[in-house]
Amino acid sequence: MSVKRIDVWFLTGMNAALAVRGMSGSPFSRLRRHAVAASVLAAALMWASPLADTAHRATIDRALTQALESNATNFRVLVTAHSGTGARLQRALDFNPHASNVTSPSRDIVAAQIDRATLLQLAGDRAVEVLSSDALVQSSGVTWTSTTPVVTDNRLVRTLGMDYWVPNGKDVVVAVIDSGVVANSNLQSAAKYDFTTGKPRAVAGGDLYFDGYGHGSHVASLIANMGASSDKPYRGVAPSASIVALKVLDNSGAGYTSNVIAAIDFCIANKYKLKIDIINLSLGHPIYEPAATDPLVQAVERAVQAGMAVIISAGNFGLNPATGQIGFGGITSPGNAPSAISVGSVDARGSQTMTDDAVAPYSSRGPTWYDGFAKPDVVVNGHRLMGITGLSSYLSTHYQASVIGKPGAGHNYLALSGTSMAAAVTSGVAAEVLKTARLATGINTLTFDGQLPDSQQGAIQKLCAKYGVADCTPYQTGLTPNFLKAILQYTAVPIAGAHMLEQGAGELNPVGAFELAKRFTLADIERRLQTNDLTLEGRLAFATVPQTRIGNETVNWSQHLVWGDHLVWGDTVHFHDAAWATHLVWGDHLVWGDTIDWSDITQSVVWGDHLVWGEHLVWGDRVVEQGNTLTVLNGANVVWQKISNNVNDQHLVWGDLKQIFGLQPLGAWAPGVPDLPYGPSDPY
Ligand SMILES: [Ca+2]
Repeated sequence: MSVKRIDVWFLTGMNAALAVRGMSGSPFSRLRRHAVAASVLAAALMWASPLADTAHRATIDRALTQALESNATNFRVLVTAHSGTGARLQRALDFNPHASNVTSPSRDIVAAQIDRATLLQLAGDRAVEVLSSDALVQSSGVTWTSTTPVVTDNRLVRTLGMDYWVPNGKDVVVAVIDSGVVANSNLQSAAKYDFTTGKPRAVAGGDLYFDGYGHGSHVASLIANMGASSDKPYRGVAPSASIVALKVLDNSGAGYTSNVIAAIDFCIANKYKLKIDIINLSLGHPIYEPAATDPLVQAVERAVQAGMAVIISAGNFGLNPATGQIGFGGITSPGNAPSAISVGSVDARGSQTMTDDAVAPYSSRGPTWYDGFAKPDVVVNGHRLMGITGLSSYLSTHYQASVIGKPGAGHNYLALSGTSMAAAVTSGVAAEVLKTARLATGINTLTFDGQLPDSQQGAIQKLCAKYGVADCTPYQTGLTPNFLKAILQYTAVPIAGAHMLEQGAGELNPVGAFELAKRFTLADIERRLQTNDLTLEGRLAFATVPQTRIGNETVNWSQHLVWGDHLVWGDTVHFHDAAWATHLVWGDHLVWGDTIDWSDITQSVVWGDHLVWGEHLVWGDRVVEQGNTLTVLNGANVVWQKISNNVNDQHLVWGDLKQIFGLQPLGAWAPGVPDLPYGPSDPY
């Protein structure tokens, strides 16, 4: 089934001049002519060759396009160069008097601060493929201003149904790319690096101030807080996992995309040295271009292909703070990375029962801009969670009402909500899943690499030969990032009434995921081959029903996956499947070939009442249609305009996100977030 695209053009009152590519007389086309003229000049200057391509024009993302149109004079850019030309480009910019802060966060990507003429020159340079804004990323955690007292008992573990689970995440390493992590006896940090200057700098493990903002420590705490003595109520999901702290956000919680990319590539380069299994990214910026050209998204895809699971906050742009309306299309970059595990936030109301759980209003909804990917992938409790933060961190000192001080222990506990927290909880769950698979196989080095060690390959080959399996390749792979994602989605529990674009496959069900990970053994492979049951839950082999007992309730697994723009479900999802291979991009349509027998039970994502897919994207439910124009009655004069049925290479254009969502520092729009009841009558 083909992808349906939204063919709309988003215009705001402020921004009504912004027009489609090629539209006659528009600023864009003027800009384009300008750029073409500049490119002719640039080509003549830089490529004195008969082969000079005077028609070349690099793709420019929306943020830079708008900056050019608003006559900005200075730009922070990320230049994606043609393969192999990045070093030359970097040297050229190093010597350019109109360029400063020139760095190369990744091979063939150069970051720099440049003037307008240089930007236009680069746009015409044949070596340049994409010009992106080196956008500010922000952490995805919010405080709230409610007078409701903070909870002193962290109910996280119970709301996850993990109260009887003995944590075993030892030796699993999670890289937290955030604002740093404070030195603390409750957090095992394997290594710390500072990327805020553009280049990695190793930081002493005992640095008490290596998180001036306080967000990264909170994220690390939800993942791995050991919860010793008086900190017990606040223990993290995987208390024996180790943290590698990579600081990219400054003391106000913001940082440059280029530094995030540098940190991701550092993880790829040092994966074996630092034993990194999982990368947690509780940050993002608005989506400014398709995933295929977004350099931050591409960095995430590289990391997944290198065998690391990348878990990312979906964003906190689910609610229009001006109107209190839920809105769709608020996923941030790099949460739109197809192979990432993108996580939305649930308000679990502090209770273990899942029947009262709801997707938090602020949690970003899908689909993703430009590509129309269905995101988030899963949701989990990320609401009002207590985590460690430094005594003098920005968040500690500015949100004292949300703080429980532990000066004797050298830190504070801070209550934060957001998809940042939900991503952190998911990273903790992923660490436990990986360790469970390691214990099941008896191989403590099993990673998300995709290859079981040599010691098992011979045995697997023998099994394949015994049962006449011609292609043994799928059985030789271990727990890949794609497989982890499939396990998390397949065992997730859908929240009644929540749209798939709000919750993905559903709410994380850690115990169900552990049950599947336990099956990761040679004996299990043999049993599956024997019974010809290769399904993910191994129903025949184990008489397993796809359910999990949580507290007093039995919950049903979703048994479906969100695959690109398709919803896939059924009980015949293969345990060892080509789709879980490390090199494959999640959602890639090419994967579903003849070998997959569940392609016939897939369907396009069905859009619910709030969304009309195909022609218009509808914001909230108070929309009137006038001819080709949709006007949203939210008082902000937001207008959706359908331009035409023409399909161009950028199917969606996002308006002024700041105007819609009030992109402001953390906490600034918290008053607009309804303070949901916390379930005071609940025994937990
Ligand atoms: Ca609940």
